[in-house]
Amino acid sequence: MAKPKVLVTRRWPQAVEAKMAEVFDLDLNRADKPLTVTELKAALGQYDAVLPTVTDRLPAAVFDRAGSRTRILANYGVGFAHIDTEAAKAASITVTNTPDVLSECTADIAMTLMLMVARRASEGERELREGRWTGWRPTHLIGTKVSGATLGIIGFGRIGQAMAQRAHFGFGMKILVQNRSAVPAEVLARYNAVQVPTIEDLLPECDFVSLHCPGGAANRHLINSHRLDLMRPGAFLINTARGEVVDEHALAQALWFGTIGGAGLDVFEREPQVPEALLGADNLVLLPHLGSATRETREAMGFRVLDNLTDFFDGRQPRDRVA
Ligand code: 8YV
Repeated sequence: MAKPKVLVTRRWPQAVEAKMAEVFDLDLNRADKPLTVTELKAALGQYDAVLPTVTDRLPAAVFDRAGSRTRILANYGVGFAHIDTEAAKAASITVTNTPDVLSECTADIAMTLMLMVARRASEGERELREGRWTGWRPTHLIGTKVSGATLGIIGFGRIGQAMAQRAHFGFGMKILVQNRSAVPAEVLARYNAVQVPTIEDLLPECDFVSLHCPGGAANRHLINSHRLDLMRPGAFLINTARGEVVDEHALAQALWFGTIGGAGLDVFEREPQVPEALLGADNLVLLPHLGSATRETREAMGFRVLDNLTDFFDGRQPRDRVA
């Protein structure tokens, strides 16, 4: 039987591409640039499987029931808000993602941001590299203590829980949780965490707030100016989820006026664009979407895509089917 024809939309770690090429009739996007909607639409007519990632927008217009050859979209990444899953379903296309394998590294980056912004690490490094450091003094670059502080986690899935594990066991933090469904008592007990009903209940109680909910239309601007006002003065907001979850302009204002103490962002609403107003803020740490960017995790994500494709083409239910 002919091997399934598969398109990888961005370049992946070499070990995964090599394995994929053994199993499938594989095409790589050698230019490694995001594909346009028109290119993606054409790909759906040519390949049995398309393996998109966060830089590929797949709105309803990409899915053309009659002309589609693609039977599965195996997304490289856990977040899949860039795919219109309803339109995929209507076109009888299965969608999978890559959960679990990136939870630890994404939580590591959230911790990195939290520590960096609270301890003013970026500001300090900039000062030193620019030759502005005049030496130690008791009042120099005074930050905020992380250990023992209260952390609010919005979205208590795998990544939210990996964050709680680090914060509770590593830093003795008190954990508050807000999640759209009830978290089992034994899961909360693991981190001595308390679930509160609403975001409004959580924000005023926290020194740090870390976002771990999905992106997409339902959570667009979940953190808006009203909710930023509810945060403690001096509190910090961390976003490793999706850029659209935070109203960036409201955040820039909150940073400028000192409504909150600072923020750490790994994701942005219109990547790779970052609003000027954010670039100018000192009490803000900015990273270019590095959550899962380790060799181990990016390989594991690729092999997880491979597992899903193998399930699918062997006639089994793919292990990470999301639509
Ligand atoms: C990836 C991510 O870097 O998995 C996700 O949802 O945000 C990151 O792990 C990227 O999105 C790959 O698609």
